[in-house]
Amino acid sequence: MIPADHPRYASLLAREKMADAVRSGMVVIEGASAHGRGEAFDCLLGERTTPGAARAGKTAAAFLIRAARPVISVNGNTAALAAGEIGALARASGALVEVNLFHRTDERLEKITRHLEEHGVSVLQGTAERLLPLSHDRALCLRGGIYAADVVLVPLEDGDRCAALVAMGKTVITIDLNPLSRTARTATVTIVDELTRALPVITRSCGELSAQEADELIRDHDNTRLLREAMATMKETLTHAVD
Ligand code: PTJ
Repeated sequence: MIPADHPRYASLLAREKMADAVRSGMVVIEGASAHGRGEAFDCLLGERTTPGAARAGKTAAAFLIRAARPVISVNGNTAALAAGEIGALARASGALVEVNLFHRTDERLEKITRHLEEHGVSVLQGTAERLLPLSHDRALCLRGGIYAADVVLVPLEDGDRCAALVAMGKTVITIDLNPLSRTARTATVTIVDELTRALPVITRSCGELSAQEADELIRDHDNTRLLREAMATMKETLTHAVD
């Protein structure tokens, strides 16, 4: 039981969700470790959505609403932390939702799919095929889903798959608190923010942007600038941490 007035309430609640999801088998133990790494980077960001992350979220919305076949790829951590937010974004953007796992088992696929459906998410079903140029199980995806997508949102992603999707000519949007990760540096749009803060920003923007505004955001987009801004914020936090 975490008291609501605890200064670290949101963070502790997220940690408890992760622990429960590990116990239920939805999240792998490696996922809990990835979550901890995210928490450390979030401290450096000041646990807030920076102006750069807000702009990245808007740009992500622009790419999603202008896409012909947008898909949201969901892993264990994303389902555990943000099933409701994924549903809201899918509805606002018209994107399909596909479960894609690094540590893939039929049991986890079923658990995650059920959890998403319980939160109102319509999950793409079908027989996954080895369609991505990768030697691990993230190569498995649906022909009518990630394989056919022109824009893919891949929160908390593995660098190899991000690179493979980009090499296939897809626009890849990621949400990753670590601006140094291979995924962050390879994606088309990197939102350096915490997942549950970033998703509602994208969802809101999907409803607000006109086609013309979206096209302008896409034209002006510069991912290197977004990464530099995130790193500058982190450097600033470290520089003034004991002032
Ligand atoms: O469910 P599976 O089997 O597909 O496995 C999922 C994990 C997360 C284990 C897998 O994708 C993995 O190993 O990911 P990585 O390579 O550790 O990358 C996860 C990235 O997400 C790291 O850079 C973390 O800093 C970042 N991260 C962790 N939690 C959050 C986050 N970014 C945003 N919001 C978070 N809550």
